[in-house]
Amino acid sequence: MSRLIKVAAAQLGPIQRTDDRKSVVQRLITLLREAHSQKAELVVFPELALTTFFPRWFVEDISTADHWYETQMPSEITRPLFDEAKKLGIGFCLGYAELTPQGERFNTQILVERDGSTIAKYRKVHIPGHEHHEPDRPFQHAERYYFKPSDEGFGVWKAFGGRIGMMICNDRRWPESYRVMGLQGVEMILCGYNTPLQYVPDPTQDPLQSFHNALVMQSGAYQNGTFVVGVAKGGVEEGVDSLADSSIIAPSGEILAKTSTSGDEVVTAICDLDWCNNYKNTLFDFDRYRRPEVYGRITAQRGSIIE
Ligand code: CDT
Repeated sequence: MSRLIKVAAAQLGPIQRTDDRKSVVQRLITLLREAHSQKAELVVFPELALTTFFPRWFVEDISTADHWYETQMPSEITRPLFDEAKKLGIGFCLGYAELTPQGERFNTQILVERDGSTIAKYRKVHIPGHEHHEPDRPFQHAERYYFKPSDEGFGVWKAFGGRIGMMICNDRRWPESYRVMGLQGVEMILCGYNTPLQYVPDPTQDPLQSFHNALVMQSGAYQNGTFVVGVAKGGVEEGVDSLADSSIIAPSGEILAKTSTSGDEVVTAICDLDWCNNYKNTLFDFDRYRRPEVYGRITAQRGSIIE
């Protein structure tokens, strides 16, 4: 038996500060059409796919940053993407900054089915970087100023003939993200990211960015018997070079497809969701082998306790 779905990782090159939303939506539509011409049924776009990665700048009055956020989805400007996807019968996953009617700010991703219906919204749980202005840095990573961490956790939704989960960028470095979805039987995790090649707090990590990206996603896929689709906004954006390396990873942990540029690029893979069972029903048969009774610390404490 097999449950096949062809998925596309639709990587974006840089979006500069002056690029307007309309031109970005046009780029997304071009990628969507390319994915459709390759017979993909689901296209995954990066984190904050509609704008430049604005947390690299600090503003004293956060309301002056409101223009980076979406207050509705779809909006007048993003509607053409939704219309084109529905017309082509292709689903997509899109990351954007969300400003709610209550004034809350989230780093958000939505999942849209092939019939145009929005079936899920995920808001980033692990928010990296810093809360305050750090003027000595060459650029800011003030995500903790611009986004509230979501308390909604990691859901898994029935869609595309399988069980689909979502996470965003820094979430992929945390094994708990994958495991919470693994415990809901996830078969494909969709993850957009923006990862600067320069990690200011510890430059020894700079040459390892590509390695760490692959390490965490391949491990998360294998240890939970799930596909992982990681999609970058890569290249030099406003002077900051970011990792590309978008990839589609199998439940075996093997990379099935990977981008070769740091610009707008589509790669696809045919994913048999039943492949997940080879791992879920054997080595990672959670119900048989896990020992939650000795994992209490994982939810009982946040940092390490050294006695
Ligand atoms: N966008 C995002 O979460 N980026 C982080 C950068 C490292 S923390 C400054 C990441 O985990 O890739």
